[in-house]
Amino acid sequence: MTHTILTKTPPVSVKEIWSCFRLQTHKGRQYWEFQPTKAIREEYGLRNHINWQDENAILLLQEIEKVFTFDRTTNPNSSDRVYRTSQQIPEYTTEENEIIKAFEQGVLFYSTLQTPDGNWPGDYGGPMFLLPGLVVASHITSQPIPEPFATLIVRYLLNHQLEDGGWGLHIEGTSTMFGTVMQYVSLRLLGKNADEPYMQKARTWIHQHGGATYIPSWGKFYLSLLGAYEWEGCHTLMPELWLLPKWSPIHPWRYWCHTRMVYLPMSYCYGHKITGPITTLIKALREELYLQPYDNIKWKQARNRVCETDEYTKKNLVLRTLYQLLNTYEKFHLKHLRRNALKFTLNYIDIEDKQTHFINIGPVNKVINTICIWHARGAEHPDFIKHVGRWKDYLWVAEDGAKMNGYNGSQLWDTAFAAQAMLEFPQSKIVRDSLHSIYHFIELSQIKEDPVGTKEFFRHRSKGGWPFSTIEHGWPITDCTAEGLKVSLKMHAKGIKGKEEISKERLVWAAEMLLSFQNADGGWASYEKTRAPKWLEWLNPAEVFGDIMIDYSYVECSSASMQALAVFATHNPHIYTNEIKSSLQQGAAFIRSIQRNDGSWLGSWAVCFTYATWFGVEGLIAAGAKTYENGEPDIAIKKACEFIASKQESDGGWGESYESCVQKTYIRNTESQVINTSWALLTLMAASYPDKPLIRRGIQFLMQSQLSNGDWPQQSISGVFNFNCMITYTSYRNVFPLWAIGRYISKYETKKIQSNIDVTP
Ligand code: LAN
Repeated sequence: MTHTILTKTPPVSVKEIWSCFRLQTHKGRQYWEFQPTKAIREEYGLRNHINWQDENAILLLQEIEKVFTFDRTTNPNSSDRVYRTSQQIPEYTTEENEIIKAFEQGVLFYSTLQTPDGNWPGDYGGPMFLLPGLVVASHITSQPIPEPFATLIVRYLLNHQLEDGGWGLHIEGTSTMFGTVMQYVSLRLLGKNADEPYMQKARTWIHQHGGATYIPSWGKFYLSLLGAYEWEGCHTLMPELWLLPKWSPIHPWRYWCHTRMVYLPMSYCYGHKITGPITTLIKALREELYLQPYDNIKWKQARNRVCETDEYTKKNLVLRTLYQLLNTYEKFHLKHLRRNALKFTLNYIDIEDKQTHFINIGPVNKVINTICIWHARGAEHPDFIKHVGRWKDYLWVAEDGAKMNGYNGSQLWDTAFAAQAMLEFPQSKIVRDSLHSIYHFIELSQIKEDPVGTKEFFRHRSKGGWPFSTIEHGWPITDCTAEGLKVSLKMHAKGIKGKEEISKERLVWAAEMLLSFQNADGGWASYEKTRAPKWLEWLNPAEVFGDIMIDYSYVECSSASMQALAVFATHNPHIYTNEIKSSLQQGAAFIRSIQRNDGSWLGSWAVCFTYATWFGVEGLIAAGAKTYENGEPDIAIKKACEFIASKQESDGGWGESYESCVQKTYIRNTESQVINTSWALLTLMAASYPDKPLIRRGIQFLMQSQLSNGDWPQQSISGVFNFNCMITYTSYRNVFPLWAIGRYISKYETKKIQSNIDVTP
């Protein structure tokens, strides 16, 4: 290939640039690589090994920047087009009626996105505080993010800057200090000049809101690591808490595992006061971020400061008093206690790294653990290298640039839902191959043994469970286990199996696992049983999130677990019969106890009442509650259906805003959403709600919204955590409409179709 220097950017199509980004997948692992197409190589005269300092490569980076410019004004949610346009969708014609056509075309489109090992990769972005953690880690450990991903990250951050110059906590949110300072700092660390107009605008926002001493505690932590804030301005993160006796009501083993696993490396960093090199850039940041000269800042006074825009959970008197005590201890802390505590935290970090194959439980501890291991062992150490090697597992490329996913993907979760959507109408020939491939993925993803250190490091059992993402990640979750078990049982019932079979013994493990997860209140939490009373929430130090201290019983997790146990009991009437019976009764009592007066349930993991009400109703039905099928329904089911029916919009759809989660009261979206509509319809159909025309109008809305290629449009953000941060579930726009339409077909249209087509191979 000749290497001529170009004088101007060659005209290439958007698609051509997109197709240089290739998704690699293996057993659910997913990461993006840059592999320029032949056309791009030739156009730009690129060598095999690209030197990104070369003039031509720089031109290509500029072109990439242009292509990944995204207009967020009409909808800040990207549609995952880079991945979704990478596959060829086969032609589809049919003689069937319009509903079957909608279903089959939808399945056909969606199954082209399935990977060879049977799962669905997809955009799992949304939160705006994740990438900055990665950028900070990359800066402190001097591991630059490789091009062209660094360029794509800059694009992403700029694409999501708001009109007023700031950034929110998540892509749909309004400006916050946390969001704005962290993106500002990230852009600076990635090489952007402070004089750029967009940087000036961001700085103005920061200054108008009091400067960066008003950043919430997690921001204070990141800035301290960088040396752009002083550790003295942080409340202590007291590593010694880990040395408390286990019975102590505030020992961190009792925290929700995400909080525990984030505060673990945070306390290591705090104990060592890890601070990156004070470079010219960091010195510049010290000037740019504050209203007063850095050296004059009264750091102690800044500890409690938090900008109004960010404060979701207010620091209460209990926490303030505790902080006073702990901060006083910090001044005089005992050296050997600190040493022991830090030794313990490092051991625990090592165990978490080993148990998760360096993926770690989530995107936050992922990057902080990397910093800890770099600090403890240095940049040459294999553990550090393995850590950096997993950064890419969290990066996702979409048309709005490269973002950090909220997990290493949502593979198992999406796959289990896709399976259940397809299983609503298994007679369709279109679903056959996809289902077999799904079985393979569900099989390989079940956790076959407890990881090392389960007992010593506070883990619930894992054997028999399913994770949210991949087997390598390996943290089992109640509802993921439930969905995995449900799908396995339903597939076996339809005669669908793979080369490797999920044995009966393994199904029993899963049922045992679910039984072992049930809380004393009758409900199920997310990853572990609830380990401390609710008052521990008074100690929540993270102002931007609600309810993060303990793992609560949730209607979603409870319902899923109950549904799975109920299906298990149907297929295995003699195993754990009494245990399951009483478990379902207690579960139902829990679900009833948290139903709101208006008949709804508040959602914790998606937006919001339509989601949770669907779970509430399915959970009660699993426990035997009467539907409208034979006369008068159970009162809870009736109230739930009436609630859902009352929220139908004039176009036949349903639409909730993410504000429903934040404010914990039903807030309508500006337009009907296919996802909310699907949940509402699934609820009504599960309960055999008698108003069929109402249901039909909902189905019609879904069909009208479907795109000509079988996809559905990406509308508002649909996932949430800790009530205040939203997260993208790209798969939901496909799986839930398909599920609702599938259920409609099997419930109301079955007579019109031949029913017993065999789906075995
Ligand atoms: C998730 C994603 C999956 C989700 C469901 C399985 C859907 C839910 O039913 C149970 C809770 C769970 C497992 C969940 C919990 C919170 C997570 C892990 C996330 C929303 C993905 C990202 C989020 C994590 C906490 C983000 C990092 C932020 C912190 C506050 C640590």
